[in-house]
Amino acid sequence: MDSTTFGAKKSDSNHLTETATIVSFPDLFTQAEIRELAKAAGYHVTEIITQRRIIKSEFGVGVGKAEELKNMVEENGSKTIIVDEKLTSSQANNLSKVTHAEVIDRERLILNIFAKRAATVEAKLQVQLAELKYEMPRARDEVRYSVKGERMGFSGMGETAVDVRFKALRRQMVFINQKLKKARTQRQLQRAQRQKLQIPFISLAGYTSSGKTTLFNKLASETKEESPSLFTTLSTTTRAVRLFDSEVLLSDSVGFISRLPTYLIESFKSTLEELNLADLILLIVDASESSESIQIKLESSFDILKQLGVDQERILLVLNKMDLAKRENVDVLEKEYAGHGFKTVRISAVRGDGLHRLKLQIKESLKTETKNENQIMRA
Ligand SMILES: Nc1nc2c(ncn2[C@@H]2O[C@H](COP(=O)(O)OP(=O)(O)OP(=O)(O)O)[C@@H](O)[C@H]2O)c(=O)[nH]1
Ligand SMILES: [Mg+2]
Repeated sequence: MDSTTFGAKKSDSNHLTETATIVSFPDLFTQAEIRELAKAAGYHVTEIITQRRIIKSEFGVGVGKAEELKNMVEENGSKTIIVDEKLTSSQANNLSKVTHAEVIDRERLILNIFAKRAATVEAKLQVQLAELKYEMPRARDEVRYSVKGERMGFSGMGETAVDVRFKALRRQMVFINQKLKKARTQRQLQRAQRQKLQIPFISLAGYTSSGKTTLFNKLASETKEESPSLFTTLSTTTRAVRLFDSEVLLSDSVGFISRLPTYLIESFKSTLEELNLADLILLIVDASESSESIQIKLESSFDILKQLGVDQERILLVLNKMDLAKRENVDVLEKEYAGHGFKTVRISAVRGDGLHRLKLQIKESLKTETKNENQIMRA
């Protein structure tokens, strides 16, 4: 694939020592999250400045802020400016020219992490597809910006430079989609086999870093990578797990984040689709965080699950990291969600606390799910 990106360069190993200045918003949750994202992409964050809104100006930020940023990066030596919003390619270019720093937006940053973390063939293709979807509108923007309606925008065949660029991007997209289709067919075959065996299928879901893989490893006696860094897991692993006298299939996959671009969800659709087919979804929550963070992360998770067509009845809320959590906070949270009809279980995946209770609840929820399904079939 073409390695050129518009208004920004891709992440590479040099970023491990690179410093970055961040432009974010006043609320502390958003600031903490963009810092973690920058860290996960390999940046050392020197400074963070905030704006109430990222203005749709020629720089993305206000003119005064652009000047402030220029002086700031000159002083703190940042090579990169990360803007915690979506920028057009001309905004990124303009800001880059004024500040003499590389400028990347939130989506580019998330894509860089995904590109860095993708380990399987399918995950790599999914990231490439997302890259192309990110580039499409920027390519249009970029070519217009450089051509500004002049004849030099036309190639020898009478096509505009936009057409040529677009066709190339589209061709790449078709090619990747074809390859992904193969992986998808393979997945569908596996699914069909699973369904034949009639083994209940359980998916772990939740915000990135909530502890999905830690729980998966405990329940499946596995050793998949767990880490405080965001987006540690990008591909799906499924294992058979003993649940008292029977067996279930348990699946761990990519985590969620707020303001996740739709095309990224679309690119990872075949991975995320598994959630829609699960008999039960364990929605993992990091209960050790502030009530505000928990709410924001839960709402984002519900939003994404809704986009994927998952209904609430199949969700079991698993309140994790109880070894660090404040009990009063969790009591309030549990009461609120019980009021909305959710079943909850408290655990510490790291310590292995509450796993017996979790298994009991899984068994119970699977029974209810089967009963509901039978009722639907009879109706
Ligand atoms: N204290 C404590 N830490 C935990 C617990 N469960 C997970 N962690 C830690 O939380 C961090 C994230 O855990 P992971 O299992 O990698 O989280 P994940 O949800 O799989 O994250 P992604 O793959 O990035 O989406 C790791 O540093 C874990 O050690 C817990 O019960 N208690
Ligand atoms: Mg994980």
